[in-house]
Amino acid sequence: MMDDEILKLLRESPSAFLSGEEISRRLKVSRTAVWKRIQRLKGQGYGIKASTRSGYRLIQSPDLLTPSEIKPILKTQWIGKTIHHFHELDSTNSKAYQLALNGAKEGEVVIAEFQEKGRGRLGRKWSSPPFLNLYLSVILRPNISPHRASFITLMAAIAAADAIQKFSGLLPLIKWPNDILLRDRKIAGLLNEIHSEMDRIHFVILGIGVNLNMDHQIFSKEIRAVSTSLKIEMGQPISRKMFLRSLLLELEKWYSIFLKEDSEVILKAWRDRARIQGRQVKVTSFGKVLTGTAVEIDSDGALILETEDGKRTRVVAGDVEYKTKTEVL
Ligand code: BTX
Repeated sequence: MMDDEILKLLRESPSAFLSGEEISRRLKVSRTAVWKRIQRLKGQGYGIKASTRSGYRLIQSPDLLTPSEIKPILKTQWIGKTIHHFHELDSTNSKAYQLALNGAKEGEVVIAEFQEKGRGRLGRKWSSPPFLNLYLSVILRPNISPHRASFITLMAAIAAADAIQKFSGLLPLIKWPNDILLRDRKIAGLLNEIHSEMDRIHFVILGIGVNLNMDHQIFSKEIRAVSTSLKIEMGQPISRKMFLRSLLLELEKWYSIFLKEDSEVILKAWRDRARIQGRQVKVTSFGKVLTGTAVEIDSDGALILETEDGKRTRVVAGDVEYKTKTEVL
């Protein structure tokens, strides 16, 4: 990618101009080609100062999630070493799934600036307007038996909650099974998809959407009162790439804990961040509505609910509504 190569050269000499001739010599392309690429980069929001005598100097980078913006700041060992970046996709999960079927490696990441058909769970939609938020999917290839796969969802929710907490200083809550809330409003959602056989996982696609720079009025009316973004909560614009850096670091950390440690470690971390035990909830699962008290999350990640008649029910999939608001701790 010539754009990336030009940016790399300009970044190597942040305080000096680099002549068009020097760039064309080092990249083995004509000066006209360099000029055209510089115009394109300016069109993408890069601030490039041009001087007829001295050449070009990079003075400002946009908050894009391209590999050339992300790679220099990434702190991970292996997640995100390959980033597939798109201005527009149907869904990063669908793209990552295709790439994984074609042999993409563990840790490869798909990012889109805009999703036309961002997907939620159970066929729902995830609102994904351009350039405001984070829409990403990570390809994982854990060597575990499929029955442990539900823990990957728990692990990813812990990582997303910790990234939000460390980045903002605010205290998120995980809502079963895998929403992240701030002040009882949804700030992030996870959609994990597995390709497996009876006894072997081929790959897992970890899909994460985090609302970063959404303003109230951009949320549709239906979800405005129950959604939020980091910008709304922090009262300032959010650098998407700096947040992405935190998120990938937390994911790498928690995935390695998940692979090395006993499941109890993940369960405990999840319970600490969900604080669902004892809460009055209404659960919708496969068209049935149950109300009662949340007792526990069991070792498969299922919710144990005590209904009003005192019976305990295991809920493996569905949605939870809290009947009382969370007290701010
Ligand atoms: P979910 O089914 O729990 O949540 C979807 C529901 O949340 C919607 O029906 C709507 O009520 C509400 N909602 C939709 N968009 C938003 C939003 N931006 N913020 C807050 N609430 C919203 C959650 O599913 C899983 C979402 C995963 C999204 C990621 S983005 C990257 C990856 N690619 C992809 O297509 N999906 C995942």
